[in-house]
Amino acid sequence: MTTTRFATCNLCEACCGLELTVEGGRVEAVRGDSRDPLSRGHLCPKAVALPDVHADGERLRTPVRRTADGWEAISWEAAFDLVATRLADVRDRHGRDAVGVYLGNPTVHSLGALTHGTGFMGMLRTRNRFSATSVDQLPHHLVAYLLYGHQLMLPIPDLDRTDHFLVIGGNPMASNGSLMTVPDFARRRRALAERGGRMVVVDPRRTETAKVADEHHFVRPGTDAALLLAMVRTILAEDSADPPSYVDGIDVVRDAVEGFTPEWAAPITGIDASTTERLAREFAGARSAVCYGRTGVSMQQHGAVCQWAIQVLNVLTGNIDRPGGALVTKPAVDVLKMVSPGHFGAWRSRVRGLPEFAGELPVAVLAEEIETPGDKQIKAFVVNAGNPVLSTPDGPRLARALAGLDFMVAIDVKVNETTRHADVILPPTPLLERDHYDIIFNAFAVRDTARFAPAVLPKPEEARHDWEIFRELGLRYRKRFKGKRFDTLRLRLSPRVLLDVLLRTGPHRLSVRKLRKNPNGVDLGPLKPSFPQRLRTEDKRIDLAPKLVLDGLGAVRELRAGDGLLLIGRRHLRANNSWMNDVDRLTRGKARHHLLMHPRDLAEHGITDGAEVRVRSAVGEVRVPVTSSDEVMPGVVSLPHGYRAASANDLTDPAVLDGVSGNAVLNGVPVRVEAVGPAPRGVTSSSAS
Ligand SMILES: Nc1nc2c(c(=O)[nH]1)N[C@H]1C(S)=C(S)[C@@H](COP(=O)(O)OP(=O)(O)OC[C@H]3O[C@@H](n4cnc5c(=O)[nH]c(N)nc54)[C@H](O)[C@@H]3O)O[C@H]1N2
Ligand SMILES: Nc1nc2c(c(=O)[nH]1)N[C@H]1C(S)=C(S)[C@@H](COP(=O)(O)OP(=O)(O)OC[C@H]3O[C@@H](n4cnc5c(=O)[nH]c(N)nc54)[C@H](O)[C@@H]3O)O[C@H]1N2
Ligand code: SF4
Ligand SMILES: [Mo]
Repeated sequence: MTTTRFATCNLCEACCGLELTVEGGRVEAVRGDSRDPLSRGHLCPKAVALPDVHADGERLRTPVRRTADGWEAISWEAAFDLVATRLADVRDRHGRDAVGVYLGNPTVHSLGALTHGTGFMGMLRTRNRFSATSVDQLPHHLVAYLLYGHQLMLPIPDLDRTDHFLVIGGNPMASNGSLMTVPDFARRRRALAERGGRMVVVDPRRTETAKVADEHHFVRPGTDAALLLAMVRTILAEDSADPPSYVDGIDVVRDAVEGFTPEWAAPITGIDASTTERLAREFAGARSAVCYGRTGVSMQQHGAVCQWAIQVLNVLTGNIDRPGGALVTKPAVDVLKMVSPGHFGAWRSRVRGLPEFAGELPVAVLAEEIETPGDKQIKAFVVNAGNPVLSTPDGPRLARALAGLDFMVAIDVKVNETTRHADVILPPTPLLERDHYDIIFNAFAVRDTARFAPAVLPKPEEARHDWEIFRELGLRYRKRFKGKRFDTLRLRLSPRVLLDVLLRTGPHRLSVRKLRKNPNGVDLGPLKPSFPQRLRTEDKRIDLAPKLVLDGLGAVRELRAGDGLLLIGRRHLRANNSWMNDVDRLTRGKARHHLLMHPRDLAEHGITDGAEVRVRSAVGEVRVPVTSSDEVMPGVVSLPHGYRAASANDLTDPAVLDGVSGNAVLNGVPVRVEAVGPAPRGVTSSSAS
């Protein structure tokens, strides 16, 4: 029997609605759901590969334990007991901070991990908590906390109504948007053009997004802060600012940016002064405008200053909280209520003394916290849905550190570069076997919508959902600490029940039942102004000049024109971080992990197109084929991350961080490149990316 079922893709942040054809217990076809009010039929090749991920013969289906000669399947009961006992033993012997935790990216793409994983992780009460946030978007959260009073109060570009879209360090044509849930970016970009709007892209690579922009400017990696501060200064100097009445600190900002002139910035950024001035004037002069900056300007040395300056541009020009500008969403589940507003520096990392943010330490300190002996040294480690050996700076060092742990457990569906060091791996059900509602990314979408998707396929008897795994671990762990108060009620309820409560108490008073009646999703309308009422700051005002960020301007002032090679990353539409590079349907054809290098730089280094090169940084080296490409700015080389054969994070340096937020610097890494031989067989170099 053939049936049609609906799902929501959880692979990236775009939350595309899917229409699936199910036959004989298998998904036979995946299409975009044209009735979804947000994605309107859009999907990308990764969703088509969801059934492959499901069928993957290497996907773990039962718990496994590492033995001297490989992996051995064990029962769920034995696995739960073993893990809870070992974690509790480490806590008894070394204290609660001796258990470290890392939450990888798919954690936020799982309803069950959000409803139950947080409960279990909370029980561990460790200060050694880490996540992919600090190799990604930490500056966004810190700035949102400082300006708007809540780490998740992120103003989202009103893409469907703006007249001027300025994109700095984001490539939504490949990434489908990030901290801006925007399925079908291409169609929305065309609509922007049709209504006479403009899109300007600033990026060291002429990306897929740059190619469909009205204007693209190369910028020297890591120097955007100079550009953005010069734009802010221009707007203030020319008196074209028109901020809302609930904004304070403008004079402080004016003083702080005084020295950052477009002329000063030009040799550093590579963007001439008149262009910087024009970009600022056009931005301020547009009927509506929004500046958006993503990983290119958060995974870099001045990430927090960049994200702050982007907010300042939107606020000063009156584009904060107005249609066509940047507005906060009003999702069906009020995530702001679920998550603490944030705190900064409540404790510091043991070895390097770096500040926590919202309960997490920068993941760049993880290896040293495992390696360095002493009180509170990490001895046991829990990783959920992550692969920090490929995704965080100096992965090889982290791998060595993990190998020396007393105990490690991974909740993951694969043996990867990280989970291979685990003593036990607990594999949860994949997306098609579990209920999904996107709690997080609905809250960052360009339009408010809600969609609940019950599991498409039945759960095999021997399988466990991630929330069941967290529940079982939590209940067992708790037994060891009788007398200590843990709230286990939430662990005992199912995600569906908890979601129902969240929906009913949310601003749209929805329920799981109402959403089930509308399997294609419910439209809750465009983004609406809500400031200053919804600001989470104490006085319901925005202080535009937080000291923490202004203190970071000193380091920006030290920027100089440079001429060495700087490494940046890149994302491909058919790849997903470190974990979909083994899906045949997505990886057929040419290998993608080649280095892009400008022909001028190739000539200067005496390297021929297609040669194998050695890329060296302060911490490590990789060997990859090089491809000549004028898509990258001279002085810039680009390598994607997440590839086993050559991991970009063998080159990134955990010692170099955004000084304000502690986010890792994964873009703008100084490297040297030298030829080591002709192109290896099977890798062609004819295409630029
Ligand atoms: N150099 C460089 N490094 C980067 C980046 C970059 O641009 N350049 N990008 C950074 C960014 S933005 C991010 S988000 C991180 C991502 O890095 P991480 O979050 O560390 O890891 P992922 O590569 O997303 O790996 C996800 C893992 O989760 C598993 N998984 C998949 N689905 C599920 C599930 O439903 N449940 C469970 N339990 N496991 C699942 C997969 O098998 C895989 O092992 O990488 C960062 N690292
Ligand atoms: N297909 C696909 N989609 C994804 C992912 C994926 O792996 N594959 N990952 C998802 C995740 S976890 C995330 S966080 C998002 C990320 O979403 P995006 O941030 O849109 O991702 P990228 O494509 O890495 O875009 C970053 C851009 O910054 C540029 N850049 C690098 N350094 C600098 C710099 O110093 N200055 C400026 N101005 N630009 C710079 C890069 O050239 C690149 O074009 O994508 C999500 N979507
Ligand atoms: S764009 Fe993202 S959410 Fe949409 S189908 Fe592709 S991977 Fe899934
Ligand atoms: Mo990310």
